[in-house]
Amino acid sequence: MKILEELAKRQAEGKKSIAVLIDPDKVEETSTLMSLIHLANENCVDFFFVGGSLITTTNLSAVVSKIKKNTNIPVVLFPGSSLQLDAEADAILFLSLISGRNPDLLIGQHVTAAPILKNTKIEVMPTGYMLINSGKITSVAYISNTTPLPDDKFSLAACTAMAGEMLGLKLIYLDAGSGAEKEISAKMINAVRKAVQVPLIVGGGINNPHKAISALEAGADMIVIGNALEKDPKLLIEISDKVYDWNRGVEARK
Ligand code: 1GP
Repeated sequence: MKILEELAKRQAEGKKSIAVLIDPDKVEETSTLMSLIHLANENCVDFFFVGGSLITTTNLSAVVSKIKKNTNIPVVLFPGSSLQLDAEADAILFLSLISGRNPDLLIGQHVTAAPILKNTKIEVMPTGYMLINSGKITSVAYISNTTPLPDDKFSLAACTAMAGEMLGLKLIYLDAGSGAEKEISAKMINAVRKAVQVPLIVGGGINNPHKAISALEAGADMIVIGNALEKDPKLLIEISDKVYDWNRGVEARK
């Protein structure tokens, strides 16, 4: 089953997903990557996201390949630019940065990437990518040359997501930015959740089980954890347990 279909099915059932974000620059040590893969295998992780707003190494292909060799967990590219493509990946978040007004990230990079993707088996997942202000300027806000949506403008965010869905985007990703000081608030997630039908991905600054569960309760279908695992990989056990318990609860109520 394609990932988009799987996500729609899970959403219909009320089930949640967890993705581990790997920044290829941060796992130059093979042992760091291998221990994350083992942890993910043991803890019901649903997806690996691979990418970063700025990658300064040539490590991306090696990382994708290492994950593919050591787990069946699908690898989803989460690219900062059209340079971050790899044919071995299972899928790509084909991101349109709809919270910003930078034409290159709304359509430009896509034109460059499209002919390459067309010749691969990668599942292309059109995604409305929305940056939400989280305090200080994040790498993704700076590199993308866009202004994140203010974190108290719920209606602005809801209308942005709505427009993205009307344009045909199949996922909405609310991102506070990697290592964000403030995760996206439950009120913001809830406002966007009510505005669209498509699956909702939420990430940025989720660094404890409480924040994870709060995002899920507010309406996130998938949470993404990256930065916090660089400091404490074992956090994945606690957070993925919450997602597992949630999904078991859904099964039990059937
Ligand atoms: C960033 O949403 C992802 O784009 C994950 O954020 O690295 O803060 O977990 P963290």
